[in-house]
Amino acid sequence: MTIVEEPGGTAEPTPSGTADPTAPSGAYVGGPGSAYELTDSEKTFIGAHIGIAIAALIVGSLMGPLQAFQFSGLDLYPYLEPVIQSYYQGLTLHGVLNALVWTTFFIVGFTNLTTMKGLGRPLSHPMINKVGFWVMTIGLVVTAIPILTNSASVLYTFYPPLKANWAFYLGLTLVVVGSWIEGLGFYLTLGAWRKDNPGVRSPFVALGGIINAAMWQIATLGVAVLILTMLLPWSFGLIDGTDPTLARTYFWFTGHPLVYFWLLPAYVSWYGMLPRQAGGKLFSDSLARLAFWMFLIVSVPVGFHHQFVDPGVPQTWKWIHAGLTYSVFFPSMITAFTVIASLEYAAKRRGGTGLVGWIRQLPWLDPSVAAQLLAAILFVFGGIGGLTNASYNLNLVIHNTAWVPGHFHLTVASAVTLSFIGITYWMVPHLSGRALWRPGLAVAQAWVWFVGMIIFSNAMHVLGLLGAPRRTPLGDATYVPEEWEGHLLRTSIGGGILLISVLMYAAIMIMTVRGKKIPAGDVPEVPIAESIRSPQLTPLWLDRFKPWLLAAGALLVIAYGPQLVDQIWNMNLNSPGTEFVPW
Ligand code: HAS
Repeated sequence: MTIVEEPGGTAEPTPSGTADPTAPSGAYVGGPGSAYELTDSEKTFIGAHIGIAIAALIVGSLMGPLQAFQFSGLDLYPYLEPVIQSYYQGLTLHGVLNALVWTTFFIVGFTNLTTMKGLGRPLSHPMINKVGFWVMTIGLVVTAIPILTNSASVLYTFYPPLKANWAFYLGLTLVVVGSWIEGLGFYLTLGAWRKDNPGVRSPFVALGGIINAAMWQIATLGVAVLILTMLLPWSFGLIDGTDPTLARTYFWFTGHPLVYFWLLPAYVSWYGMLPRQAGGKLFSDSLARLAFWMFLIVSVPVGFHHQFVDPGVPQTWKWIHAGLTYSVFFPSMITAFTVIASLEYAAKRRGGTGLVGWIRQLPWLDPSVAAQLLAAILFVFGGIGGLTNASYNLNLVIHNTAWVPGHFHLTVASAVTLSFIGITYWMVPHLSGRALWRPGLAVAQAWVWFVGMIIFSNAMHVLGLLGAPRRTPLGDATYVPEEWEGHLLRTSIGGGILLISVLMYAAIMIMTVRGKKIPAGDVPEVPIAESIRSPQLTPLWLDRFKPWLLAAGALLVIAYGPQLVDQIWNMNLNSPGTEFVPW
């Protein structure tokens, strides 16, 4: 794509017909706020987050196919001893590295970038963010030791009665606390920007990431209380047991909003960057902000939808949370509408026509765009599955079956992970000053992921409907009926294709950072989309934290208060835990 500079300095994509659909993301010259150039040390700092994230993704993803292959009888675990001693150790590594480490480090690094580039200024207190990063990194090392020594094979949902070594809980606490500290750095930077720009609407790409940081701080209160009041004292031997019902309530207080903490940075890119990459503009700045504020309010008070079958939680509260879960569907529908409208606008500027014919005009040969489009398409199916899960009665059919990993591989492992991969296709070259290695291979990598995931997740959904349990080495099970067998094989085939995609991604990233430096003028810019309508016309209430934070707090008290009081009042720390060691 060719970009021409308009009088007044606004970089604009060329009108339809003249755009080069094969141009990589590097052709963009940036948008509002992008005039600020990151310094080398800022790039290194962000790059450190992204490097750890990518390493976690690659190592964690090598564990995934082990389970998929095991399903059809190809058991590779014996060959990996003594590094991986059991199916559950491998599954814990896979879940912790991919669902917790890859996501958290990527998100915090990306939010550093969107805050600085969006606001067009450095962090106001960079030392705070540095401290946060080191606390997260030390936490990661402390968590890794017990997992690697098979003394914390409690899976990524680490609630009791499964019991891990204390270092696992301590390490995770440090990762969360480190992310809070970095969050503080983002708020202070936004505050400083607002002081200098009274009356100006905060740039969306910065605001979106910071709303996500605020939501994360509210959400992680649950897991913080769980670890500090129950899991750490228990693992140190200070208390004899735990209350699994209360522990699960605390855990899912954090556990569901955790999925939106993963999703929202992808949405920042879909709303605030992808339209620019596609050659257009954001269709509605107001709708983008509204969706993010809605997530701040309704992400947290829905946790009982993970506890529909738990005894100890009254049915009324499960119904209330089921209803609230349907409300969290709306910001995603707003997103579908706004992002598709932005893409249509872009494609029509590039000469696209027709009701759906414009889709062909999107820059499918740009790896960053292709990965994010394919991620969003898979999310349509992940979202439909999510609504099925949320239905109180249908959930009884799919809960704890292979359907659930089928669902979350379309969401966190596709909508989120494939989008983040797409983002790295411009971000790693931007940070490293090196050209993306083999952009054509990167496009292929995204498609291989797409195909592998369709096969894998469809097979898992069907297996779930047929009653296959999740988190079970089905290759060793003695009760597998014949009707499962074809689907178990499809799971392995899908897992194998995904492994190929991960290896392609690893090769692209390694070769990119090993490549030669390119001239500064050729380094890809950060693609920040302008909005069709000036953000200054966005109502002020869509730019203010206070009303939304108050609403979030009030809804939390209503949706969780009575149950928390009741469960804490009747707490019974009688589950010993150590008797439940399945590995
Ligand atoms: Fe979920 C379980 C309900 C979304 C992740 N979920 C999980 C677990 C994970 C997870 C990890 O109600 C398992 C936890 C465990 O280990 O036990 N989920 C939902 C609902 C939604 C939802 C209602 N989940 C997510 C997202 C995740 C995620 C997002 C990760 C990022 N989920 C549940 C429930 C359970 C559950 C129950 C418990 C199940 C059980 O019993 O254990 C909704 O937020 C989904 C709304 C989304 C949509 C899709 C909108 C589509 C969009 C794309 C537009 C397309 C475009 C492309 C732009 C309605 C925005 C255009 C392309 C062109 C080419 C033009």
